[in-house]
Amino acid sequence: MKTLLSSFMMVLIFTTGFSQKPDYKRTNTSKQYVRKNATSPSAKADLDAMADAFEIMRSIRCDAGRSWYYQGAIHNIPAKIIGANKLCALYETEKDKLFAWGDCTHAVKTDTLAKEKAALHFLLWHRLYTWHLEKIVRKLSCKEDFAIPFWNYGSDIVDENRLPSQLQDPTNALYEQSRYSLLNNGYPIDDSTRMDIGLQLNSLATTTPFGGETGFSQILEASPHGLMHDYIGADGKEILWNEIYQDSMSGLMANVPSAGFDPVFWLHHSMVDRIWWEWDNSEYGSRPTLEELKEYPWEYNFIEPNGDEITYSLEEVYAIVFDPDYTYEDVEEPQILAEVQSPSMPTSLKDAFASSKKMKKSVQQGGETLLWKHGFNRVIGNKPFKHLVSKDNAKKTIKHFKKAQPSKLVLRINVVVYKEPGHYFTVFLRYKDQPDKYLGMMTFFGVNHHHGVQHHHSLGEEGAKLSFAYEISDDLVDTNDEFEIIINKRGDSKAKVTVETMSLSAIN
Ligand SMILES: [Cu+2]
Repeated sequence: MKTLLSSFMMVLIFTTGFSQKPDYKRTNTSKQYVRKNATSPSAKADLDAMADAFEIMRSIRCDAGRSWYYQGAIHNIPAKIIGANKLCALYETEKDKLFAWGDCTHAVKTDTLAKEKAALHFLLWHRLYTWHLEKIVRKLSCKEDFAIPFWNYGSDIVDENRLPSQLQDPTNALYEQSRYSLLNNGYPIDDSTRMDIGLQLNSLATTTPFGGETGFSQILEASPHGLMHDYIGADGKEILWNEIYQDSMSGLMANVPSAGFDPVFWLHHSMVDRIWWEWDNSEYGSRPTLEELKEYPWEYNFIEPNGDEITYSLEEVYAIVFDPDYTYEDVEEPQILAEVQSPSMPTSLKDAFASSKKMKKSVQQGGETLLWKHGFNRVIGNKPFKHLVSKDNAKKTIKHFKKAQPSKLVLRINVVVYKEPGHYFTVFLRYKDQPDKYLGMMTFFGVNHHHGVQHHHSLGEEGAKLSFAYEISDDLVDTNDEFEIIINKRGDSKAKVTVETMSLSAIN
């Protein structure tokens, strides 16, 4: 307790000089547009306008920047189309790409630096991408106050977990047949997935800092972002006709190269953007600096509402992204799920700890000490996968937890997959006789893509090795007692997920 108290004092001293947010925060306060909750009556006019615009966009030639095909291809496009491309004759393979096609941040290879670099731009790039589509729709629909509604999935109001009616109607330009039939038939997201998303949103709200493997951006990208891509695209659940690939496989949204072609993409990414927007405006929010973006540059190419091409410098990106011309409609706050707080860490201390983390760089490259590591080579079955952390390792963990300079304790679960799984996993930490603490999820959207694999092929004999990281500093209790790590399989698909190792590191 003494050490905790002294670190609390240090944190206090450290933070007082920085109690104001840096002044790059909002300079221009003109918020002209309001993005509305897609399933509320207030969004109806915007969804109708969007349908009008998509009607036009679907009729425009694929080499015209404002067409539905062109806009979808900006996100990504299959490396090769099977047979003659019925939707866009000029595109057969990657060499036929037009300006800005295939620019999304999911399109990276496996090396860590490239991943880190793309991850830093994930939210920024998608904000500009949706913002440009929004302006195009505004122009084509002639609805001057149009803004892209957000789909508020994970809400504890069950009806908000249904697709908006326009998207379920086969005669509407926002319809796409290649989606999970449950959603297209008007049912809400199933209860267990909906509640898992709720847990994830709750935990994301206090995740810090912006970047890094346990930071807000990558955690949000995994879920609900990646989870919802797979869920909407019925990955592992149904075989659908994917008209972008021209093949039977999972739906448009479940594959990075076809995701941008499903109109629900925009409502989904409006939601992802809103989750970020709320976090950015909260006390936990932080931003990458312009210098960091420049260290890890990315291309920003889009289409203007009049059809012109536009390329942004990173300075321009920064100015637009952190002062958007829209805001989000208020929705009822979801009920915060009660979480047991560690008895040794009072709320005020927890907050102080959080704000000390906030000051750190958004991409962390601190020193790392491995505290323990355990090998398994075990497939996660239908029963929960449990690992009891030994007394010795629990002691090592808590010793670091109590250090005067709190280091970040990161649990890593290293898995191997031979085929992209369509299901996901939830991860919990459990002390005997205490409620489980939610650590996060393992999701797999984009694994094939990141590994340069075409959809029907396996990931080779080696498989794809993936690492999932969870910061557990806030979930530990001041005790030498053993604790368990529990992984629950959610949903099913043919792909097996094998846990190779689990480890805990202290990162300074
Ligand atoms: Cu996405």
